[in-house]
Amino acid sequence: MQLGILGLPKAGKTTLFNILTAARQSTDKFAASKETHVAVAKVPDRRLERLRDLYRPRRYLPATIEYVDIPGIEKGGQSSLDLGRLRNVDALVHVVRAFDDPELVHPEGSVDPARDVELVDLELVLADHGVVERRLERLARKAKGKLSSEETRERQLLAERILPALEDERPLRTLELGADDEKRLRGFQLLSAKPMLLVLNVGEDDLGSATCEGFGLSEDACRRAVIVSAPIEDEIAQLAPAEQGELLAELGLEEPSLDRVLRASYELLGLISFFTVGDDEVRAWTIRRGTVARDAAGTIHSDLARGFIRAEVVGWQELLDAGSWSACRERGLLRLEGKGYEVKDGDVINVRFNV
Ligand SMILES: Nc1nc2c(ncn2[C@@H]2O[C@H](COP(=O)(O)OP(=O)(O)O)[C@@H](O)[C@H]2O)c(=O)[nH]1
Ligand SMILES: [Mg+2]
Repeated sequence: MQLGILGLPKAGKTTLFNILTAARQSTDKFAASKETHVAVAKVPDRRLERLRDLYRPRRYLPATIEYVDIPGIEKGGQSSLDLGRLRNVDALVHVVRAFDDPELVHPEGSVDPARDVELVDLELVLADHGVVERRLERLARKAKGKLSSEETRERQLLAERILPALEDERPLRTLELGADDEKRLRGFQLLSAKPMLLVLNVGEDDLGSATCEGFGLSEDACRRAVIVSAPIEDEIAQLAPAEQGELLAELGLEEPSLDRVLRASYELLGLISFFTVGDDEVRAWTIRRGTVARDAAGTIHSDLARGFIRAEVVGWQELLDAGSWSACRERGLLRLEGKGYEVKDGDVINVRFNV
């Protein structure tokens, strides 16, 4: 799973990317970067950390997601090449500048997060508009051909339907579509249709008080928002765990804001985790919400899906309370689930299989 980081120049995108993924890309205050970077981030999970402390395994493997960092967006369709790099990501992270810095001139001349959100959305819509127009031409030609299929016709209808929304400058993520059209739309790889996480990069002094509503920005199912201060996150990331706690308490924060960015990214993608435990390895596995036990087993190894017999399942909290897998078994806490069981976030699973 990949998320693309975008935004205007000098909003703090690369700074954020570096902290998320522990990368070390340069964040020069004045030079414009033309590079694209990709790196992996670990998704923090307190539940899994507690299971690690119980098992003390040789290997500890939290879930991961990938971030792509591209150069800043320019107004007026100048960024289509860079934006093209984001066509096949699963969701977008828009880093919005909400901090003052007299030394760092904002490309629009003033700090105004709601305006920047609109401006970047418009660039996505413009890029999509060109793509849909070209696709529609191709589909119309194909629909007339001898080998035309029902599916071609459905795609053509969908393209005809979304074009007016783009002409109205509306991001496609706001459209309500049926499940089949949702899937077709994903196949179109349009930028404004992707789920969006807004990261509002506020000044250090505003971290305690800033809210999305305060910036005139709302959240919904396709657009989440998190407030961060990139320099403070950077500072937290440099500290040892004990000192991190002190600084967080001083700032009145329960956890680093970066943890919230990572978790919100994960949730925005509709992803959940199930866990496997043992002395050897305590590990999170990533699945889409709604995945059934047999397919979940297949993410571990294809043999486990092929030879699937049953899954032994217990909630992570129950396992922690019981203290061990055998204690769960003795107390009758282990549930035996079949291949069609819908795996829940935080399930600890042992797959019984036979190949
Ligand atoms: N004052 C201040 N400077 C920041 C903040 N976030 C990033 N910067 C600085 O802004 C400059 C550009 O940051 P960078 O992450 O490269 O921005 P990008 O162009 O969006 O990738 C760097 O010098 C950062 O140190 C912030 O919250 N406050
Ligand atoms: Mg950058």
